[in-house]
Amino acid sequence: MTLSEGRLPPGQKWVDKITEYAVLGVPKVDIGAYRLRVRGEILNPLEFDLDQVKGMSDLEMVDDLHCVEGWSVRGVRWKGIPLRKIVDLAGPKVSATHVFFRCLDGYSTTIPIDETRKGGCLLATFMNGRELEAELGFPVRLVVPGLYAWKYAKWVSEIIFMDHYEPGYWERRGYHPRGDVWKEERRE
Ligand SMILES: Nc1nc2c(c(=O)[nH]1)N[C@H]1C(S)=C(S)[C@@H](COP(=O)(O)O)O[C@H]1N2
Ligand SMILES: [Mo]
Repeated sequence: MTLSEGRLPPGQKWVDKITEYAVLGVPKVDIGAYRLRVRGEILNPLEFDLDQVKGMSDLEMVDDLHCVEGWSVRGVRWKGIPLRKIVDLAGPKVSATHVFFRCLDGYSTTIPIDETRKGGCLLATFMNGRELEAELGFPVRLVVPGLYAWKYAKWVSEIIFMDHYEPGYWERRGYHPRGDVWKEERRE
């Protein structure tokens, strides 16, 4: 077994390139008007413009990317804001159990709050050494190691802490609340 086979989750196949998905189309981003807003079950509501988002992007990591449709891409290089940093600034109330992500294209997804404490969990602004391209989620996309890529919300504009599980776009269509690739949490 090669090294990369050992790190392939069950039911997945390695491919060379990612397939770009934009189920609701690629949104136009007004760079000047763009704000990343953080609200919900937190003590400190937050708002960042694009310069602030870039200025906080100091975490780099490399991870494989796994799409629930069965393809995986090795070694994608990400750089962005550690999500833990946002969580610490926001100060979640004890009632917060889930984090819901709203995107400029109308897409949404959600993760249990414990996922945000994973070391490599970040709001990425760079992919493979380059600022995110429009199709890949500019200016900010979510990256959560160990979860399927439908959780990697592109074009994120709002991060909402919730006291309950609220399904996002694919979760409403039967996809799993967490989506752990090693447990094959594809559908509920
Ligand atoms: N806003 C938004 N984010 C999204 C999607 C989408 O349609 N809209 N598709 C998701 C799905 S299903 C996958 S597999 C990944 C694909 O990421 P890629 O386009 O960088 O390959 O983005 C995820 N993030
Ligand atoms: Mo996907």
